[in-house]
Amino acid sequence: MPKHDPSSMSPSERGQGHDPDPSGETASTAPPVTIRGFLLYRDFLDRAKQEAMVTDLRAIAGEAPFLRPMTAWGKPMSVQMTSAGRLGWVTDRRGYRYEPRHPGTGEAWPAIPDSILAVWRAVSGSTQMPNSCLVNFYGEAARMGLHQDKDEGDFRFPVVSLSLGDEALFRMGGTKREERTESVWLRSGDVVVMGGAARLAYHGIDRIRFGSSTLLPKGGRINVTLRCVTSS
Ligand SMILES: O=C(O)CCC(=O)C(=O)O
Repeated sequence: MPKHDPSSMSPSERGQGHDPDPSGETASTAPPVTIRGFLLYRDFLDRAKQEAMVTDLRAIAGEAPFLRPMTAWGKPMSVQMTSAGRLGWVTDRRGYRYEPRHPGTGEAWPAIPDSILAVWRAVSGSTQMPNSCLVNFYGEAARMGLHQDKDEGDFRFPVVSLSLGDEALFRMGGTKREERTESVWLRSGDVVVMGGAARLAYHGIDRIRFGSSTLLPKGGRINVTLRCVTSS
């Protein structure tokens, strides 16, 4: 069992020209802040919605357990991952790709919960619904190196990313690795949209502030990333 076992998680400045939450299913209606083309919706989910989402994520982890994936170079990632939706992102010695089944159980991934799809509807500006929902768990020392999301086969649709639990230092760059970067601390309930010029922008998590949130009783951070992936 990992030190901070994700399966034991307990419930415990827009301007894009449309209402971020016409359904009222999410919390904040404040416009996002734009940083280098990334749209940051601060406090998008209130505490009750965050707790409900954690309950939904526990159910996903019950069916599709978190794994610590191996990179193509044979190094285990510091983040633990699982997925929901038709296609889940996986990595192993064969490299990065999307697969219709959990690599451990061999079962299809669970469906993406409505609580998460509601966020996509509110902020993506897209009528296309996501078919992939990556769930990343960050324990105390976990991080995610600067990378581009480019395994999806179609970059017309944005990537929508939600933060739950401990604060995380999110680094944002441009479409070239060597470009200048800017960082912001993401808090529980924040939502980031990477679309348009930012769709292929480099980004990563330098570190988390372990224990900074009370959402997950044992600490840590969950990131949920929604994407539209072309079937291969
Ligand atoms: O944890 C985050 O906020 C970012 C996750 C991410 O960049 C990814 O899964 O590709």
